[in-house]
Amino acid sequence: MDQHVLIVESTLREGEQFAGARFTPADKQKIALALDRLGVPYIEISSPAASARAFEDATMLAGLGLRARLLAHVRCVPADVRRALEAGVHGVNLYFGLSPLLRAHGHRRDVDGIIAAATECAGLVRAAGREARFGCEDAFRTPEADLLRVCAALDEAGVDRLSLADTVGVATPRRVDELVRLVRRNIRPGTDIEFHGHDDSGCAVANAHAAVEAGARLVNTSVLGLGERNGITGLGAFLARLYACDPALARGYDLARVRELDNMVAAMAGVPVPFNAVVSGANAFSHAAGAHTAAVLRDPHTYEALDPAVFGATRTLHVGHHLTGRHAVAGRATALGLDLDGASLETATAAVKAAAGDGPLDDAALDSIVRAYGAPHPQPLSLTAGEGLGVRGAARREPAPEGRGQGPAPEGAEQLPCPDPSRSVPFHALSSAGSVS
Ligand code: HCA
Ligand code: CU
Repeated sequence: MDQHVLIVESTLREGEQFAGARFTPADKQKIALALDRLGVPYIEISSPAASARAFEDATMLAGLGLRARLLAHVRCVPADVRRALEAGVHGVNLYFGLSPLLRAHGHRRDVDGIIAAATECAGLVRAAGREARFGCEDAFRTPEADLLRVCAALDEAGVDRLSLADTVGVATPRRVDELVRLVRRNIRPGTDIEFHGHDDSGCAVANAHAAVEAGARLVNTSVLGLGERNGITGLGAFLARLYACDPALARGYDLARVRELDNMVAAMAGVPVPFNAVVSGANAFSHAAGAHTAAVLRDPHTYEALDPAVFGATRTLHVGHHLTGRHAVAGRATALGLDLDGASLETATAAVKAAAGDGPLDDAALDSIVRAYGAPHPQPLSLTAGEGLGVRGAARREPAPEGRGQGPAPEGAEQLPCPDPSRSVPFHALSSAGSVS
């Protein structure tokens, strides 16, 4: 697999556990196909043993001929494992609650009982020639000695990877770093580490990133982070995190598909895309303040870590705003084929600020002010309906050429995604600043 970080996309498992989500078989098919197109190497689905419907859905998904490998999330119960194998999945993600709390109030097995059940089930998966993973549920509230004992035993049993789950979202990046490194030192070099993190205290993306920096090769995500409570590491947010470190770290993923996927799954789950969603939030690529728009018109790197074109988005400059500036108003005039000289630019800017005092102006109101002060541009630009004018004062740019920012990883980037956070963010898609189409 080509990807630097292998995403185990769990919208069809963890996301199904989002209160209120009820994906139909048709929804599941669309989600799986869209994830496959985006390039995720693994798709995790709910246990085929959960119900007749779950089994049918699993066989349907297994029959789609996806590039992605299908993994069923299954309890350490032999009958459940057999049912998953029967459904035709490529692998089985076994799991068990390890923390004293889950041992006492959940399944009520001790560590030896957990190891025995998990080892038996891992053996069944391996005997069937499928990929076997063991997931340590609530790993971050488990005594290290217990965690290491279970990991060592399952490593010995031959699982392909071990997963550490921050089940209630209490971990910090520093603790994730410590625990991943600790487990890494205590298992065989060929056994991969996976991370699954909840967002209860807002660290899910940062924790996933810390896990990768510490040597985890796989990360669980779901679209928009949908999952139990407020969910897990979001797919788009995690990809943006990798990209912001270095576009090469997001290689193999079609970042331009994130927004479409977020919108589709939000509609299926019956929730809006949050205003502050990374990549897909309504204003994720908008600039309002005059100082920001002026600088962005000169060089977008000034106020953008993510290149909108790479994420299939358009940069928007909110010109009709009370904090607008001369450069933004001038840019808008140019888009309308008008010239504003020094004095009329000052007056027009003051007029826009005054008119926007009670709230942002719509396009028509903004443009009528700009037109009132502008003279025709010597070389009028052609504007078609919906382009430039359709977006509120938007300065638009050409999309980046296909595949930009997804070249091979630079040497030495394999283990430490963000070696120097102070270096300039390497996005290359935008060259000339200030052009308005
Ligand atoms: C669950 C809990 C889980 C499991 C994670 C995993 C968690 O819903 O079964 O198996 O990797 O957060 O611990 O999602
Ligand atoms: Cu979870």
